[in-house]
Amino acid sequence: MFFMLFLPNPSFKLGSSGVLAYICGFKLTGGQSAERPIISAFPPGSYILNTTTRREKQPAARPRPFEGDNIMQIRNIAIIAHVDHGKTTLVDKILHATHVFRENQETGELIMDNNDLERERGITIFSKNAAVEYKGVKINVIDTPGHSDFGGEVERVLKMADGVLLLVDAFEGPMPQTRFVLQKALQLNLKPIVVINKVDKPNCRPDEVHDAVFELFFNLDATEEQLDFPTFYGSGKNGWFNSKNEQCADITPLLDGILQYVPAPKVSEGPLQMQITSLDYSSFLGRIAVGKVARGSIRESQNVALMQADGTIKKSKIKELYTFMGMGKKKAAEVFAGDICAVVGLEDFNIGDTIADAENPEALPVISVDEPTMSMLFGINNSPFFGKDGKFVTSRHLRDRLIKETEKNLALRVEDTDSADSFLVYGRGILHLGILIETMRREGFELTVGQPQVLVKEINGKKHEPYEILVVDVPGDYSGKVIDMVTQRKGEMLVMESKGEMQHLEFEIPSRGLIGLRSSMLTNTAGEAVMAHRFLEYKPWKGPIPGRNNGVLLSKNQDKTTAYSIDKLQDRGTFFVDPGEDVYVGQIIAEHIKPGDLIVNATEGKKLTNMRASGSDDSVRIIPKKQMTLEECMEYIQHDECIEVTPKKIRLRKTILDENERKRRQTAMKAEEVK
Ligand SMILES: Nc1nc2c(ncn2[C@@H]2O[C@H](COP(=O)(O)OP(=O)(O)OP(=O)(O)O)[C@@H](O)[C@H]2O)c(=O)[nH]1
Ligand SMILES: [Mg+2]
Repeated sequence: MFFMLFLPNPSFKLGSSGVLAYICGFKLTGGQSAERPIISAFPPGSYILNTTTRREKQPAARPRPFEGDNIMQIRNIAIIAHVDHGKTTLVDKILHATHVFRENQETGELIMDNNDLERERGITIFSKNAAVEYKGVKINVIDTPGHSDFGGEVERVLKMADGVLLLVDAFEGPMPQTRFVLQKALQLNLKPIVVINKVDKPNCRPDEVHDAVFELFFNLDATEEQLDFPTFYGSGKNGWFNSKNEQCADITPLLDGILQYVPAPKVSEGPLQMQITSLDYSSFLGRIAVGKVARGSIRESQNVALMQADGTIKKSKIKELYTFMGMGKKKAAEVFAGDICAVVGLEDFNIGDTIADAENPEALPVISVDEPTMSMLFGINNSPFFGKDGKFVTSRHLRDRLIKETEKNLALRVEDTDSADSFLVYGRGILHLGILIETMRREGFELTVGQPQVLVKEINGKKHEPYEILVVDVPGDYSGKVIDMVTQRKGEMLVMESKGEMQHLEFEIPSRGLIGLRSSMLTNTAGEAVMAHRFLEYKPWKGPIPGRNNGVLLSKNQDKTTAYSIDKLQDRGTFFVDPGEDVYVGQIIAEHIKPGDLIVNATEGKKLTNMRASGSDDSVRIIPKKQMTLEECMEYIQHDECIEVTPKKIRLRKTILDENERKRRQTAMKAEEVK
């Protein structure tokens, strides 16, 4: 391992004088060569071996063309798939197979999902780099998120890869996000390797899935060469992949496949060019720029030009450089074209900027940033319980935090509104915005968020809204219910076919119709439905879509709820609060079993403390409250409702808490509609 860290590839030794000369020549053009001693004083490769050597002491030499021999020894691959098809599990296996960890080291599962929210949810939110050594070759591995809200991030990080492992679940087959990520990979002309994963699953159909993948390639206009993709079968969970569907001992056939099929990085000749494709943070080092060196080489202490999307060019200096190694990073003095690296010391950079040679700055094409599809109103917490839990509660705190987020969260946009206390935040979907809110709440923020709205566009003078393709796999018995539910929300069925014991349904549906669909779909199919959706295009407005059927029960008082009154009200609705919880006027405490809202007294009678006095307590008869996640709450609320989010609590409430005021507003709004 040690050998590899410092000498990423043995061929540095062989032909590296050319490499060195090239670098030095490159420096010459930078006008700093005078300080450097002659080249023969340094054995080839020493600049890598001794990372503490200052570059200024490096040898000078005549510029020589880059021989590119070291490039052969790197492979850059991204692992792409639909959500949950097993990307992170495969990365675990790659890390283990290449001995990144000690034999007896306890590592757990889904090692790359190291963020708290990722661990809790078991999903990948941020793409991450790792690197391993296999048969003397450095393989940079990029794990990507599978959820469609983060599709834009996948698209960006694909720019660092030369090949992709496209994972497809051997039972589910290609899903909407499989199509999206494959399309992006094919457009970038990356070499695809198809991995049919999870063949250990009962009822899986690897051969059918292989055919479906081929068809998908074909539909995406893959070239002859791309259609000729190699396929591996196996099970990430059981730790094997083979070129045929026969269990083998480990994942070496797949690792060999990566070396065989993924090309070495293509590099062009010329001075430094590196596009920043993702960001990393360190509490010690601050913001770190990550990208692939496309041309030339990048060195510690080098003066560079930072070329931004708007055409400005800033002078900057590289403080420190790191390459990826195992799960972490390794300091490097110099990184050559073809390798992926992390750069410390740049100020005010953005994703998409090009780090270029200071003397001959040439920018790489600008990376397009995905348009937001959804907006939500973020405001300060103005409930009666304001400031009880949080550290950051003012509009100033909120604004600064949101603006800071836009620096790294590219698909996010923040706009001021007429009110100084609220901001319009645009994002890529419920999960994208939900993750932001959840992160802020853990940092100690209190805020109020409103109902998510899809972004409507005016095209040729007509109102257009986003449409999505919705795919639902559900046991046959429930398919009628699903079709019913989706058509009510203005969805149109495109495909219906059997897939094993399941029905496979595809719809086209306005994005508005998807909000809140997941929870009712799960309730109506006994949790059996698997659904996924993907943005299709903007199409004309489809008219009103019915919202939530049921009304809510609102608290009449501000006090602690009692078991006594909740018990009396239980047959009116499903409660979101337990006995003994503090509630306020206008807070939503339950879902009404019927349409229409009801104001109820849930704080009457004998008060309970958190301690239960005896087994004969009233609370014994109380059904536990319905717990909703933040995203479920976001999908649940209607236009006149909002969510109070604090570090300790998530409460649903009416935006206007006072009943009379609410009624006045409603009448005024109706009058305006009539006009
Ligand atoms: N049966 C079976 N389950 C697997 C296999 N590989 C992964 N899983 C399971 O599938 C689930 C999702 O795995 P992940 O590796 O997190 O999937 P992912 O593609 O990284 O998911 P996202 O990052 O959220 O898109 C986990 O519960 C894994 O244990 C496999 O080969 N067979
Ligand atoms: Mg993952």
